This record gives sequence, C-alpha cells and structure tokens, in this order.
Amino acid sequence: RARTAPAGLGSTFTTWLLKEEIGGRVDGELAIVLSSVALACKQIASRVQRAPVAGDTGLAGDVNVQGEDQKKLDVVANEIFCDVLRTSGRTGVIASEEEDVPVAVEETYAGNYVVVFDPLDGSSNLDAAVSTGSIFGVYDSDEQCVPDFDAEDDAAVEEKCIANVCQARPLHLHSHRGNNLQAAGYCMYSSSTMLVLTVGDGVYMFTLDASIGEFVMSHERVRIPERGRIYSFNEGNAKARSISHCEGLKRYADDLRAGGIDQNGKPYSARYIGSLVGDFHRTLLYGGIYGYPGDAKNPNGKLRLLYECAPMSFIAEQAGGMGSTGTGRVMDVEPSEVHQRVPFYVGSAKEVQYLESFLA
Ligand code: P6P
Repeated sequence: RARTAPAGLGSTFTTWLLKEEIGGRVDGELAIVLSSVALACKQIASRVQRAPVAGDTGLAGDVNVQGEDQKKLDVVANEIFCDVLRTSGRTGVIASEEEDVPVAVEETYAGNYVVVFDPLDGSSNLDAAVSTGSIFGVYDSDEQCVPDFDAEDDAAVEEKCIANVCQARPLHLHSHRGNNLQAAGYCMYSSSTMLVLTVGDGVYMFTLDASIGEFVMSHERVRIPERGRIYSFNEGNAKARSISHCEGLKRYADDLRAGGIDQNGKPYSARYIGSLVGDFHRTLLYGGIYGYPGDAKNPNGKLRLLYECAPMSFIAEQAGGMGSTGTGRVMDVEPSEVHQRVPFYVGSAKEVQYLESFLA
C-alpha cells in the first residue's frame, strides 16, 4: 500500500488510526486493540470526572499486589480495561498493575497482542481532583501466551485458562523488553482528557471533545524540547535515596541550584504533581526531567518497568527525548517479572544525559 500521509490536526483518533492502517504503519489487529484502549479511556474519563458526586472516591477496601490500598476507581478502571480488551478479540494476554499475575484471554476470543497497562496511575490524587492517567503498552504476540485448552464451555475454559496460563506459564517476558513495544501511550484525566500515543512513527496527542465524544488530534509529531529548566523529583525522598545513587543525586541537585548545564544560569524550577502521567505530560511539552530514583525502601525505585517506565520511555524517545535507569536505556532492560521496578529518569535528552553524568 502507498505510504499515505498521516491524518492531520483536527482529525479524529478513528480517522488517524484508519490512515495509519492504510499507510501500513499499523496493522488491522493493532488498530482494533488501540481503538479498544481509546474506548476504555473514554469510559474511565467519564467516571473520573464525576467521581466525587458518584461516590467513586475513597478506598475499595483491598490491597493490590503492590501492597498499595486500592482506590474504588483503581478496581473500576482495571475492569474496564480488561473487559474492552477481552471483547476486542485481538488480545492474548493482559498484564495490569492491579492484577497479581498476567491474565490470559480465553482462546475463543484470544488475539495476538499482549497488552500491559496501569489502569489508573496516580489514583491517590483522585480525592483531590488532581491529574491521573491510564498508561498502556502493546507487545507483539508471544505464542506461549495464548492457551489452547479444549473448550467444555466458555466459563470453565475462561477459568481454567486464566488459572493455568498464569500459574503454569507466566507471561514470557523475554520478548517483552521495551524495544519490542509495538505501541505505547497514556490517557491523562486533567483539565483536558488527552490520549497521547506512538506506534513507532512519532508522538500524537488527541484531546477528548466531549461535545462529540471523540478524541480529536490537537498535537502532531510532538518533539520534547532538548533542554528544560523543570526538575520533577519527590524531594521528600532525598534523604532515603539508595546509597548507590545517593551521592551522585545530591551533587546533581546542588548543581541544578547553581544553574545546571549552563552553570551560573537561572536555577531550575521544581514541579512535582505526584502523578507520573501529569508530570510526564508537562515534561513532554515544556521540557525538563522527571525522576523516581531508588531509595532505602525501594532500591529499584517505585515505578514499574513493564507498564509504566517502558511505555513512557518509548514515547519520550519517539519525541526526541530519553528514558533512563540512570545507568542505561530503559527500553533495553529485559524484564524478569511482571511487576519489576526500575529507577526511572525521563525527559529532555540533554537533561537526562546531564543527570546520568553524575551517576556514572
Ligand atoms: P511518591 C503514583 O502512585 C505513582 O506511581 C506515580 O504516578 C507518581 O509519579 C509516584 O507514584 C509518586 O510517588 O512517592 O512521590 O508519592
């Protein structure tokens, strides 16, 4: 097929996906998966916007595999993602921050893609109506992930598949290094609801126009500024930072106060929302650096490689920025387990390189 140009500003996400498929940049199955993700994000946006009046704030009463108190909307967002991905018929396995182990989509509906996601990142901010978001990554299929049990009936098959696949054959992660991502993105629920994604050919942003219920392209081929004077770390953790990086990070923070790369230039501004999607989105548009280093409690940091750091790094790199563990590229890290954490520094290329020079 001729490589037609992508759809332009003002086009809807549906039109853009169609043009990407016609242009050969997205295959039909992936287009269906991404369309399902966009549907999930619209549903979650609606629930987040109304949470205080719908009684959706507060805790669900359970603790997830991360040991974090689940918010009511964590559970709702996870169910929405799982449902739309299962019924898309194009997903073999889904891995969620809210699921202890990867969930197999039973064979009748199973497709070829592995989708990983954090259904509602930053949900601790919900009760204060601060930005939150859903983060997702789509990997090519791993044939081991699609179970092939004889179907007695759907319910039994579903039960058995999920039990067996997740216990007997956990998600084969070797192929799920960031480099293998076919698509990655997030939806930010903030003053605007914005779907931001890449399929490996630049970063596009779509703003939800509630009057028509469609995501409309508002930014195309986004490029992150090469430099940026915004530094986004939780300084409250500074004291507890892991010994391995502690000295280097302290010298780095002192150096930024003296103007950073420019030395004796304007000092940096600190901006920290405590919600990765909000801090990342601002960094992507304004430049700067977001970081979550290791600390005494979590030597490898708090953020999860598979469904937070790798997808965000893919987007950053596609926009000309960098995603680093402090000593290497996030996209090169081979996961060893689904909820693995890594120290994470992401943003303007020059700012991330400068930080790495203190950690070398
Ligand atoms: P802290 C939210 O819980 C999250 O996973 C990210 O969205 C956010 O950047 C980070 O944790 C905030 O963690 O320790 O600074 O409150």
